[in-house]
Amino acid sequence: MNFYKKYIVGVFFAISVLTIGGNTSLLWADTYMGSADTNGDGALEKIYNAYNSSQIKITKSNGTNPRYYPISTGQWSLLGVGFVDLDGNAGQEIVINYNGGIKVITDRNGTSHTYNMSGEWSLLGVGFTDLDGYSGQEIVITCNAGIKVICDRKGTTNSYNLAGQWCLIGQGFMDTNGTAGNEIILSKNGYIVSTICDRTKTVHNFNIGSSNWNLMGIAETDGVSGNEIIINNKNIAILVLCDKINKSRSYGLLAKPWFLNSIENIDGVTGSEITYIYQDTPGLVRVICDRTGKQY
Ligand SMILES: [Ca+2]
Ligand SMILES: [Ca+2]
Ligand SMILES: [Ca+2]
Ligand SMILES: [Ca+2]
Repeated sequence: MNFYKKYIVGVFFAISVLTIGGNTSLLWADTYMGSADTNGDGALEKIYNAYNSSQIKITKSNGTNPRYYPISTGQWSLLGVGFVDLDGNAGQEIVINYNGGIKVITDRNGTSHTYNMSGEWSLLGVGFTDLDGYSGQEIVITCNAGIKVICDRKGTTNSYNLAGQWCLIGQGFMDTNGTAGNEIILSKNGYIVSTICDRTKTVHNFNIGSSNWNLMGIAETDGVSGNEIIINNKNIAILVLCDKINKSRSYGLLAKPWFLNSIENIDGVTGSEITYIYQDTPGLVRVICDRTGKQY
């Protein structure tokens, strides 16, 4: 009984009939989507899906000063986390996946604009990260078997075609070359590790030579800015891929079982050491100091 009472009351609250501009319209109640500082004044706004999904409504947190941004009819949703600073100016942009494209609302300026997308596409990994070293997150998308990077600050799109099988590895986006901005880190066709520096549109390929490898970690190991990519190569060597100089360093191991102990700074000098232990000498920690190129 109570359920039906609540249900009926809920429906009455949810639907109301309003007269707008002389026309009678059926109006769904606004659906709260979240809070973010969208106009850059340092205070949170509230963001709503309004008018039966045809508008986004933004108000001050106390509900005053509503602004409306139309969205075309049809399915839409926030893209990823949805509220992200894209342009480096104060205020989070609202990022929407709609009608096969991306719509960005810049409430600070009271404007919105779209990026048309064709075919199947989706965010790559977390999808928002700073790639060019200038404030504001870039939008990273996988589509047409490649990667697209949208820099909303400049309004540009960079495309990277990738043939064959590929996937992000590790955290996917990290600084590997020591210049501001993250690189995109991926493996291709099982035997290549690649970094894409969107800032310079440079791709580095490290050919591991076989698919018998696995990622041990991505960390700063040589004391020079930029994270190294650390690979277990066939269990007989540890490869350190240094994107900054586009070279790899190989540390040979004995052909017997071992396991990674840690990747951490143990000597107090900049850069992490890689430590491992042979199973037959469990009390003995072996150390690779990539900064000096020495093992002990
Ligand atoms: Ca912004
Ligand atoms: Ca950026
Ligand atoms: Ca970088
Ligand atoms: Ca380094």
